[in-house]
Amino acid sequence: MKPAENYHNIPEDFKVFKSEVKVASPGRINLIGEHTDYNQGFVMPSAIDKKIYFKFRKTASDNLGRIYSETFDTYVEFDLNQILKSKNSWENYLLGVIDEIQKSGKTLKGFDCIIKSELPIGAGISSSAALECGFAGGLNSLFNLNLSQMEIVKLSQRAENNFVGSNCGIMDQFASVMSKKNHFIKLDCESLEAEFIPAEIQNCKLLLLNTNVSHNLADSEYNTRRQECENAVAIIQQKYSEVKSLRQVTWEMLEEFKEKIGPTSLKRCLYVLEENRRVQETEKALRSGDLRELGKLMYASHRGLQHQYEVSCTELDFMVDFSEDKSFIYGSRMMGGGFGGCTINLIESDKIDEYITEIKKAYQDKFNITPTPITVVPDEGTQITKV
Ligand code: GAF
Repeated sequence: MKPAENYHNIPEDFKVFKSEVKVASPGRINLIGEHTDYNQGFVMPSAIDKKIYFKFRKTASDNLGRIYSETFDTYVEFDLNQILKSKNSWENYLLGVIDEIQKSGKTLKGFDCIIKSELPIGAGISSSAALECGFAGGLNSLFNLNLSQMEIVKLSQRAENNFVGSNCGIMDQFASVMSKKNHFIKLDCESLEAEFIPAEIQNCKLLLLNTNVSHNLADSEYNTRRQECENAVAIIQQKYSEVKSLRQVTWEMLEEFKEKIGPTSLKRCLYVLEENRRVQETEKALRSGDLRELGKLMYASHRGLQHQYEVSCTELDFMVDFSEDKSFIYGSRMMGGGFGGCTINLIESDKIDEYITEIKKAYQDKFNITPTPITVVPDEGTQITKV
């Protein structure tokens, strides 16, 4: 058995590529509800107008998968009957999808695929879910596998959990596949019921500011946070057997078990319960057009992530602090797993250019790094076209 083999440069026979299926697979933002998905809580993400593009064609082979990444100018080929981990992390998201499709009893045959991405990596806008879901959706269409959208969401999440080894929740895959243009999704991660809330943000825009740092604590601390929450649940379950996750845990239960849970896990749990409440309040604020209230909830979410959940970092905190006394910025918070990546900012449209100049200078002076501004709009989930 041998792992996927890599070469640089596009293979000769990819230079003329007659696609049978094309896919546009979006990244996502999350307005509020961070680190709540794997605690079966509430989140409020949306797909964005920045995407990964795929082209697929079938080949005569029974078992050869071939993928060329235009973004990295890297080509990889592998035997569909021997899916092994690759040294290159981006390939594992794709190999994991193949593995999960095959485990679900579906048959794949030889194919070629070309991928081009406009999503920055490590920016917290979930290029990984876009990669998994777009690839799964494309293979589903190419080979008529009859997978539903929800099966694509779930198998993509499993690919990341089982093959890549990241214990992520379901938010990113759900948002990448299921989103509707100009809406946020209020997703209940326990029942998987979704409400689509119009993204009516009047004279404002959503501005992401990429810190361009990605501290390598992210993966290990993510899994640790998850464990800390699950430990608390396990303690509470000893008395309340109906409790399956933090979703069923009440403030009274936390009070009752606070000694046993210990101060660190307790802080994490308090954050999660508060963040779930903030998602509910954000829905009300959005529906009533109260953007000031919405902004306050975003700041409160950030402070919780900074002080209670402890997944922020100096660069993210600097950006949020810098925005806080500007009345034309309604809200700002770190977004995604944390330890780097982007902040999401709700900002008056006509102040964006001026603010970008200001924050770029201040951030550059402080960290000697240029941040990247990305203006986004809530957009459709995965788009698949049979050619
Ligand atoms: C990452 C994970 F992939 C999501 O599932 C979610 O937990 C998020 O971090 C934090 O809210 O994007």
